[in-house]
Amino acid sequence: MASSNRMLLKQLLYLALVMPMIFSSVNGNGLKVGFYQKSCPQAEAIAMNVIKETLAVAPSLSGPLLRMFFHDCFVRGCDGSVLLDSPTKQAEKDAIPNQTLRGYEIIDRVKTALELHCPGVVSCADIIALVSRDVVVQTGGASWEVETGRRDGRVSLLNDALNNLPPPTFNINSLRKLFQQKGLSMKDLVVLSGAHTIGISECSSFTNRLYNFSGKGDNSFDPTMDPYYVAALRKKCTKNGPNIFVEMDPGSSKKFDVHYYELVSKNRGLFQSDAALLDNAETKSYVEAHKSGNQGSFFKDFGVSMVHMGRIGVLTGTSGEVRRVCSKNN
Ligand code: HEM
Ligand SMILES: *[C@@H]1O[C@H](CO)[C@@H](O)[C@H](O)[C@H]1NC(C)=O
Ligand SMILES: CC(=O)N[C@H]1CO[C@H](CO)[C@@H](O)[C@@H]1O
Repeated sequence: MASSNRMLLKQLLYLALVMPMIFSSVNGNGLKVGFYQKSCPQAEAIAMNVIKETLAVAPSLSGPLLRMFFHDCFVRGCDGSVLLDSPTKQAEKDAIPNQTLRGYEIIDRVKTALELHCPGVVSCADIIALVSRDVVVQTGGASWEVETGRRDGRVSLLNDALNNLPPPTFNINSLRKLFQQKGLSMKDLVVLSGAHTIGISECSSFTNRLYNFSGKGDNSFDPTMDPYYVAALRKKCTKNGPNIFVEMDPGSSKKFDVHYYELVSKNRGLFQSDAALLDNAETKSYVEAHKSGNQGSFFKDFGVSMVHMGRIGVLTGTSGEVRRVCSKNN
């Protein structure tokens, strides 16, 4: 009798320990899909709605709003630190790579809507993550399940942004090292670079490839770039002309599609970091496999890699806080 009781106890213990692991999708970082299901069931729908309305009138905000998640996650982890204001202009958003980041007011708009509905519940870090998915969906990409449960950090430093965001001149080894430091693979690198299918870039991010490349005079250009593309870009981005913006995926820069890989395969990637994807066997073979389509495979991979990126250095549980205003600590 005693032994069968012990057996029952053992079984109950086993169930108590193992069942929660099976039934909740909490990953090792403490994030899970549907974190707000009970505390703010409308959260994801509210965010999606704001983004839908915003992009209908301001479609050019899709680029910076997607890029914001990258800039948040690579600097101190996905903790919303990219949103913090500094009175002395020493925060991440004051660093040069952030100069063209825009759309902070859209994040604020989502936050305001969420605070009305469920005050103090949804973190700014999670808002950035949800918005990045919503942007992709609203621009023609496929959806994915966003893990949530991030908390907001209290620190944002200009130098952290300078030290953790890759410049457009990075080669494949520097990119590999940086992504590896963040726990991301070469596959994540080539897949996430596909975000450059939407958005614009200022000339100054790539004019070094068009003129006086490696100090050989103004006629010299980056030999890894299609010379016809160089000529076309030189017309827009003159040597001493205005720092205007060009589409990164000309003609479809507002549409999230697989076209980026065709550009890269034709030596028409805009940055050296895009061209660099041809300098590694694994990333090159991904480019080749997607240069004439295969959009469904890219869309699926993109969601997976965005989830990976969204796990970098997250604060969960009781760490950090849930900011009431995204630009300010509580
Ligand atoms: C692999 C390393 C990467 C480098 C070196 C890089 C660099 C850049 C640069 C220099 C710009 C243009 C900024 C400007 O001049 O205005 C840009 C734009 C952009 N990047 Fe990246 N990026 C990288 C990865 C990513 C990732 C992982 C994402 C998101 C998943 C992303 C999303 C974007 C988007 C959407 C834009 C367009 C922004 C706009 O329309 O204003 N990038 N990137
Ligand atoms: C080209 O670059 C070299 C070295 O980087 C520099 O010394 C030279 O002045 C530049 N020439 C022009 C025309 O900008
Ligand atoms: C949007 C934003 O805050 N941009 C800032 C980026 O960084 C420069 C300085 O490097 C600031 O002047 C901008 O205001």
